[in-house]
Amino acid sequence: MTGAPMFDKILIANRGEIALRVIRACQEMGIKSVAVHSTADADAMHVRMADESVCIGPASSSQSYLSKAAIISACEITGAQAVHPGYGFLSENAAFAQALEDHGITFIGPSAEHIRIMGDKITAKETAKALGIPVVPGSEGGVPDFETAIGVAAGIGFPVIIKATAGGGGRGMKVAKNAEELEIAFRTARSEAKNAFGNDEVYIEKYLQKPRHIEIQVFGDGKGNAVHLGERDCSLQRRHQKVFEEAPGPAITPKMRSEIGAICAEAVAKINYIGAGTIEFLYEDGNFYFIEMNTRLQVEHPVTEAIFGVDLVREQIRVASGLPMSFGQSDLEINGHAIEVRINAEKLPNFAPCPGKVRVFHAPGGLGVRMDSAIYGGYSIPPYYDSLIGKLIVHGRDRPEALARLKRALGELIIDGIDTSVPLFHMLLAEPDIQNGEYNIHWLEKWLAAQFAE
Ligand code: MV4
Repeated sequence: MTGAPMFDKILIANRGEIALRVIRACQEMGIKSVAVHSTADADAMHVRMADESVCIGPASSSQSYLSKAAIISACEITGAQAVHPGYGFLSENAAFAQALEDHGITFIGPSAEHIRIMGDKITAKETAKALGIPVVPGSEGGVPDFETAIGVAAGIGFPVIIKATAGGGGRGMKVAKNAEELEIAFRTARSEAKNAFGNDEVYIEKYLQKPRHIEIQVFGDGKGNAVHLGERDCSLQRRHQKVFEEAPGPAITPKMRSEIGAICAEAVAKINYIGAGTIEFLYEDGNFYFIEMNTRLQVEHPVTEAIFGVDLVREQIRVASGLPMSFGQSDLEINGHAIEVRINAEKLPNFAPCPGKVRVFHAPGGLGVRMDSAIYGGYSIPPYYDSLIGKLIVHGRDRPEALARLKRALGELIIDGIDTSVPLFHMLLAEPDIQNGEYNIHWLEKWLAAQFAE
């Protein structure tokens, strides 16, 4: 028997820090990397760092980083055998995963079928429930009319939340506290869903009033083996954008972790899930309630890497090539505490995006500090893409050490020429609730409203 052949060339269908993250894994594995870029990104760091690069279109994402045909052509031109999609762009596009497969190119990620199942939020929830994952009480599938909606609400009690089947990530949600509000919320949710997603199907859940956002990292080999890598607490969000993430979660005990983790690992093993996945929960009063599953590598994966000492991108590449994972559940032990803050090119108090020229960039260093960023001194941040320009990840022996290290590293970081979210983190670190880990999904928006009230 011969071993599975490892890829010798991988194309990265992304830009920015995540493209560098994947190129780094390729370099350590002796795999050649191909960058793709838009005309606006000719000077981008991922183009410089990859072994080869291909210009795939104009600045607009829809004509470059989202162009399936251009990316497949770039694979054929360069002879790349596999594509890593990073996050965002085509990372959760089932048609793209399928198109690659049809061209004999490996998609480094789950099957098109698993992406499709989890992309439809009702199918995702039904699948999770059937696999033994606890879900939020609510409607059995879609709710076709107001009469049905009233019936569901009577069963679970108010307040309820109406969500779009084609939504996700907070888009197209409406809360109702009574029957009167439900009538308006139901109609509005349906018409907004129709407009935003071209699909007016909605479902209803009990509205949880003060949960945390806790997500479980899972990883499968596609052959019935899977593990969990604990949780991340990502409750600190603004407008459904995560700002600060940590692992382990300050509210999660080892017992709760191993219980929910085992359920998640068993579930993904059962469906022969391949690669990295994240099962998102709302967590309230000691209970986990499934909300969604993400079938991609997430922005905040480094906090999990820090505390478990694993390279998740390396593992993604291994399993995509047919190799087994390099660790099992019993090899995975938590070491210390990690925190990530997302550095965005944006200006307080309104968080307005502020692209422009970076005059000076100095990354922090030292023990337990990781800075993932694709900016450099003299680089002009183009206005066409996401405002995330870097992630600062710190690791300490415990949470207080990680917090102190974060403060120290933020003090060392220099980004001159543009506004960034760094001042926000200095302010956040001064808050007792943050120091004590006492926050839920509403904490940040409430705090921001109070901070920046006139
Ligand atoms: C909820 C909820 C309360 N109850 N579902 C928002 C994003 C999407 N993934 C799910 N979301 C929510 N679903 C029930 N049944 C509250 C939210 C929510 C939220 C969740 C996670 C992090 C931040 C949030 C901010 C507002 C609302």
